[in-house]
Order: sequence, then C-alpha cells, then structure tokens
Amino acid sequence: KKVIFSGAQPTGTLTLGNYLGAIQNWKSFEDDFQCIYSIVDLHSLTIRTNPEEFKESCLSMLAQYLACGINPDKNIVFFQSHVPQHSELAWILNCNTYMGELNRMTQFKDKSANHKDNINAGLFAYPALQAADILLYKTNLVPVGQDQKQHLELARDIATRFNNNYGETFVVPEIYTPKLGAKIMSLQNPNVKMSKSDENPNAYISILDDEKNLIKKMKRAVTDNEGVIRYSDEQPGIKNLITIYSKLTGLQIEEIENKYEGKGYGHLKTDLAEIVVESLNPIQTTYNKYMNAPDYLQEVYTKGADKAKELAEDTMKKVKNNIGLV
Ligand code: AQP
Repeated sequence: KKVIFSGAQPTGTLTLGNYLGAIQNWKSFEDDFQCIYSIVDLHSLTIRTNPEEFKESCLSMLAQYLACGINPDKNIVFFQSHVPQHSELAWILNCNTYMGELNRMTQFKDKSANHKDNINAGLFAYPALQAADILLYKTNLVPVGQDQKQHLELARDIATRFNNNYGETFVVPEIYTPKLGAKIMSLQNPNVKMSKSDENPNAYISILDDEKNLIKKMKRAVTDNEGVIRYSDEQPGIKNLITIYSKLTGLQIEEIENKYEGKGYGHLKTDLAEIVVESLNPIQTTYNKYMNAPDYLQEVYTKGADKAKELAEDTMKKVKNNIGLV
C-alpha cells in the first residue's frame, strides 16, 4: 500500500479550517493507503508552552483526532515526541537545508513577526523537522491545507538533494490539497486564513465550541455590502461561508447560490450556524467520551508509537549508512 503521512500541532483546539482543509480528508484514505497521523508536539515547542496545559492539549488533540473519525485500528496514530527518530533525522536534514531556503518560508516570516519576543532557532528550522516527519515513513502523499504547500515543496527539494548527494534514500512525496476548502478563511478577516492561534476567538470556529458560541460567531462573520449570495473573489466573506456550507452538506456551490437567490445574508448565516452545530455535535459527544477514557488513549498512543518506531528505524538505518555514519 502507498503511504500517507500528515499531522497537526497540539496548540489549542482544531478549527473548522484544520478539519475541512485536512483532517476530514484523512479518514477517506484509510482503506486504500497505509495512513500515519501524528500529533506533532515537538513542532509546538517553537512557541512557549505551560507544561501542565500543554500535556492536557496533547491528550485533547488525540481525542479530537479520534472524534473526527480517525480509526486507530486502521491508521497509525502517535505523538511525534514518542518516536525519537523524528529529532534524529531532523538534525541530519538541518545540515542539508540552506538558510536561504528557510529564510523564504512565509510561515516563518508571519510567525516571527507575531512573536518578536521569541524568534527561536526551532521556529526557523521548523520545515526541516516537518520534512523529517514525512520522509521517515517513505511517504507517497501528504494531505494538507494550502498554507503548508511551501513547506512541502521544500521537503521535496531536501529529499531530492539528499538522494542526489548520497544515493537513493528517500521517497519524494506528493502533495494533496482538497479542491474545495484548502484554505478556510478567518470569519473576521476573510483575506487571511482561519487560524487556531488567532487573538480574536470570533475569527475561528473551534470544533469544540458550544452551540451558543457557534451561533454568535457565525452571526458576527464579516461579509460585505453587495447583498448578493454569490461565490466570487470580490466577496471573500460570503465565498468563505459558501465554501464551509458546501463542505459540510455536500451541496454543490451552484445549488447553494440558487437556494439563497434573493435572500439576505442573515438567512444564510442562520442556516449555516445550524449546519455547523449539527455537524460538530456528534464530534463533541465522541470527544467527551474519549476524554473520559484516559487508559484507552494511552493504549492508542503507545501502540501507535511502537508501529511508527519500527518503520522510522528502517529509514534511519538507510540514512545513516548512506551518509557514512559508522
Ligand atoms: N484555514 C485553514 N484552511 C484549511 N486548512 C488549514 N490548515 C490549517 N489552517 C487551515 C491545515 O490544518 C492542518 C493542521 O495544521 P497545524 O496544526 O499543523 O497548524 P497550522 O497549519 O499552523 O494551522 P493553524 O490552525 O493556523 O495553527 P496555528 O495557529 O497553531 O499555527 C494542516 O494540514 C494545515 O494545512
């Protein structure tokens, strides 16, 4: 079977952006691919964390993965930090990645501009660790949101360069982004992506938001003065709402436009709030069930790490041999 790898950081709760752009797709691959889904906790150390809260966030993210339908019997689900080969390969890749390449990464530019008090080396080298995550498992396909495309291109460049310098070592991965919903936008500024670390909680929908909050956030979503419900770049707010609507209901864009012809934005927002509530309700119920089963969570992540380690070690042996480590 071909291999799929992807992950999310345990920094807070998944947003509707993370869910529609990435996690919702992960499930669809489980029968045809060997899927490996990591909670990339080492990546999250690039921002300052409170240890108690961080531990809780990590376990919560595992419960969120499972609640979103990731079946740990069919997929390998694990914490990145439990498989030391990620850090080990990351160092070797750091030594094969140019400063110039990392300097061009827009995520680094954005994140360092927003966290001027903590521009650390880890934040800069983040894409090399991400490349290690992917290359360790001989990954063929990486399903991600559009924001990760640049990092993925770099991972491909690093793998190709390494193979050219040291002989065939890595599989060069392909990138998969969904046709619709690869970039869900902020509800407060539809020109920037929805992000779980946005300072304004009204900008994002968390998959664990309660009904009252969901309705409130949807009502406050920024739109425009056009007064027409149309999927168009000139109306980024409405376009974003239609995208979310389509992803959650399976209705085509055109069907939605027709359904709301001559109707007001309030109407669309009220309906969409209801759709979001109904879609997230089962996820939230399942999430609570898993959060009340810590022994089960432990069993899942322990088994996942055991399987991942075995695969990762196989690649590490090859890397070390090819690069000339005794
Ligand atoms: N707005 C988005 N639309 C579609 N996909 C998105 N993803 C993120 N935001 C959107 C995809 O979700 C996956 C997991 O992302 P991550 O946890 O690694 O972190 P991120 O990409 O940095 O996402 P956030 O929500 O913006 O987190 P913070 O605020 O912590 O940086 C990835 O596949 C990503 O593409």
